[in-house]
Amino acid sequence: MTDLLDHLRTAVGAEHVLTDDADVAAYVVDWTGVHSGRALAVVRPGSTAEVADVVAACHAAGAAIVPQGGNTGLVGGGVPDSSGGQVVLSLGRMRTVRDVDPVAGTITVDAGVVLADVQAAAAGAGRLFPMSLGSEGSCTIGGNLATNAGGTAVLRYGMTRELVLGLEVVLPDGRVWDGLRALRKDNTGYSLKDLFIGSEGTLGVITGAVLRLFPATPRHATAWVAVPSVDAAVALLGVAQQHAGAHLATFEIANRQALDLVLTHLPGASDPLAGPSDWYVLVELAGASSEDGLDGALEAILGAAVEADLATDAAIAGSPAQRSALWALREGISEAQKVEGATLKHDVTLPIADLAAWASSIGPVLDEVLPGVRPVTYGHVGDGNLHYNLSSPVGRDDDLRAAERDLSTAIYDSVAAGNGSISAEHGLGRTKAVAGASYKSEVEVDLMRAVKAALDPAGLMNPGVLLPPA
Ligand code: FAD
Ligand code: 2HG
Ligand code: ZN
Repeated sequence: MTDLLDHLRTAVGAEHVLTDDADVAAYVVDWTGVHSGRALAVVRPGSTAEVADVVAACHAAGAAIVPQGGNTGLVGGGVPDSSGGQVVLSLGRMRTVRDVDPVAGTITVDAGVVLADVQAAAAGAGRLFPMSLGSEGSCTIGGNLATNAGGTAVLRYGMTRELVLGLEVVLPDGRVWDGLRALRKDNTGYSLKDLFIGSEGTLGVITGAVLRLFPATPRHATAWVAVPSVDAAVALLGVAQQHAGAHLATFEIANRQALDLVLTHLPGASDPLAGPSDWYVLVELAGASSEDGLDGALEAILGAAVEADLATDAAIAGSPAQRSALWALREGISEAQKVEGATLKHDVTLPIADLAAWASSIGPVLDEVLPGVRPVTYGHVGDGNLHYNLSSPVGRDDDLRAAERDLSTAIYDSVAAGNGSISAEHGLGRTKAVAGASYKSEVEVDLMRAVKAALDPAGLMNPGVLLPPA
């Protein structure tokens, strides 16, 4: 492996090949702290040509590669295993916005550009790049594409996949596929870009992308609404769609447990409502100008909701600062739950009509498995997607860890029985590779393995992630 390290140093510059423990430390443990490993080296190429050189050298040496962007993934897919033989390929130096075309509605970026910087570049051209995640200050476009990330704008604009026109990818043998086409229409065969989107680094290294831009929506009407149940939240979604139409941009849910953690752990957070409620919805309408009548539409939604007993109280943001404070209650949940202690994450989707019944039936099942376990339930209810994350019974992190398998199995079995998905938006990574395959048919797993074998016959791209070993 000395030869490989020498080659890598020549390819990208010795200062961009990290091997000292202190230098690699931040690259080998994930955001949750649950997954950590060891790396042969962390390599930080600065261009597509350098990525190609690195990948070709690893291919020749038989060294496995773990692509990494902002390392904010929640399923352990971006960190190496414990062997010490894998090379972490960080895209962190590839941060160039290559082109912005407001008329065509496209932006072309390096894979290492941070999501917030893509949003800012779009805004600078008077356009909107709608993808929005709590991690947007550090996650990268390459990571967003590789996980087909969701977030809070899916309701209106779709998943990451729907925002992509073209890709540039370094293939597992080091060849470069230039698919950076900015075409809305292109029916010339298999959609190769769709294979790489959501592939979690297992088919190649995404180095660049052409993304779609939309008209800017600088006007907002935002409310934090107390609702009695998930059922009421889903019914309120229908009311909001009826009144706001295409202006409905966000419809997020959180239970009281989630809010309590934010109020406890997030400095400056305060409850915008006078009394407690079991559930809350963050609803936001967005538009281009005052003529969109957002405030009137929001009032009509809330009025209809109260009349139909779908809401008991609401706080409407009266200023940008109040809007940010309401958003912080929602976006602060992951961090607050992490500070609270051991967490077991579940990122599930069900058909939206079945979501409420599922949410009320699963709690008692889990309480049988681990009495006192605390569901911190929140997420993108408008997409049928709940983060059904479990915190340990107070002060008993070891008990949660001991019951992990039984708790997750209970959740996944019930989701599968309800024709849902065990990973709505975070991917499978290392955490769920085995479970992901076990809830798919043999035919579907065979097809996935065939795709993997066709693109990565040597099995060197992020082994153990997304698909379990055969
Ligand atoms: P990484 O964590 O570095 O990598 C993730 C995966 O992608 C790994 O398998 C890695 O190998 C692969 N990968 C990374 N870059 C490349 C590349 N260039 N080419 C090929 N493969 C690559 N996710 C959501 O979907 N919705 C949310 O609302 C959301 N909110 C979050 C909030 C918080 C506070 C945090 C910490 C995370 C959140 N996430 C969310 C998860 C995470 O931010 C996303 O999965 C994000 O897309 C990962 O981007 P990244 O650059 O950090 O990727
Ligand atoms: C969110 O919606 C993210 O806030 C993170 O997807 C969820 O931390 C989580 O489990
Ligand atoms: Zn989410």
